[in-house]
Amino acid sequence: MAEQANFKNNLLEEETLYLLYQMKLIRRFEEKAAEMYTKTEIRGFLHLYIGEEAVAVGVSQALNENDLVIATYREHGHALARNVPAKKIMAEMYGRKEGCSGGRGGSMHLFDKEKNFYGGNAIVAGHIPIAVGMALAVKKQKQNKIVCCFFGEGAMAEGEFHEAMNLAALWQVPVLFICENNLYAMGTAIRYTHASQELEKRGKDYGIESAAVDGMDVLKVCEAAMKAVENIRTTGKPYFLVCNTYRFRAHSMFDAELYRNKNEVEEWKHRDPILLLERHMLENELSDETTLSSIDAKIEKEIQEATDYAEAGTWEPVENLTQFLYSEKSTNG
Ligand SMILES: Cc1ncc(C[n+]2csc(CCOP(=O)(O)OP(=O)(O)O)c2C)c(N)n1
Repeated sequence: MAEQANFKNNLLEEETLYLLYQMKLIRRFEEKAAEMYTKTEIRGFLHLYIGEEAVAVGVSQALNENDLVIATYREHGHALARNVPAKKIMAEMYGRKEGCSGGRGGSMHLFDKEKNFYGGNAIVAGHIPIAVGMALAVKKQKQNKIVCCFFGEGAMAEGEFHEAMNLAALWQVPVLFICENNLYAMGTAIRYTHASQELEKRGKDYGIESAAVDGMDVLKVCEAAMKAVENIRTTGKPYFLVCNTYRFRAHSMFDAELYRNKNEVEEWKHRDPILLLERHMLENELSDETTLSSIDAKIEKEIQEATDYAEAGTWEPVENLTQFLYSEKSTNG
């Protein structure tokens, strides 16, 4: 507890403001995406991260630019927290050529190699073994990097999670496994998918250092992630961190949410990660109302620019249809 207080007190105003800015950017970006989806500007699937922002933002603060990040289909927040430009993401959602995946991936397949962001993966748990493979490559090539892999608690009920954990522990590779436990896998509550709900124990069973943290409190997530990353960098071994969080919106835009009580959602909204951080900043005189609301104006402008960029974007010409389907000969022989 003392350490926790110390960590919070040591954060500068601008660091705390940056966390708030990132969480608010994710939230506004997604609200806009939902609006544009309703207007059919964005098509396909759309899974919103609203409510869970503290996880992507808190964990990303602990990573370096050259670390590798891989995520699920609920990944707009992770991409934004990795500084993939909002306009590139919005253009991707619109299916435009200017999007970060050339408009071919859409919401569920955001990629940006420059930012070391490897997706955007739609198959539940399918990317966890990929993360371990990437970490094995990092280890073999003696690169000073770690791989950070985000997934939901639903993915932990899949065989791939267990196989990947086992290999990561056997091979001692530098992976940070982050479970975003939002209590639901589509419409299935955690009590129906996990015999034991102390999820961090699952890592310990594989001999992996594991911990759980309040995923609604960005400062706590930051602190836990920093500890995890330091552990990986000094030992080269994997680490498993469970972030307990909640999604405020439906699983996807097609979900009538018949599996959960509206009161439950309202209860969790009292612990909205944005409100919690704002309250902390005001109570501790880290900032004032004027500064906090100036962030909103900056974000509004950024989101408008992203939407304009996406709307002005272009479609790929039909002649490019078969491009990237097969490997092509390099032009330099
Ligand atoms: C292998 C596989 N099975 C089923 C699905 C359909 N599906 C999409 S999301 C989802 C729930 C996953 O829940 P969780 O891992 O907890 O992540 P969350 O959506 O809560 O972030 C399922 C079953 C899928 N995409 N892939």
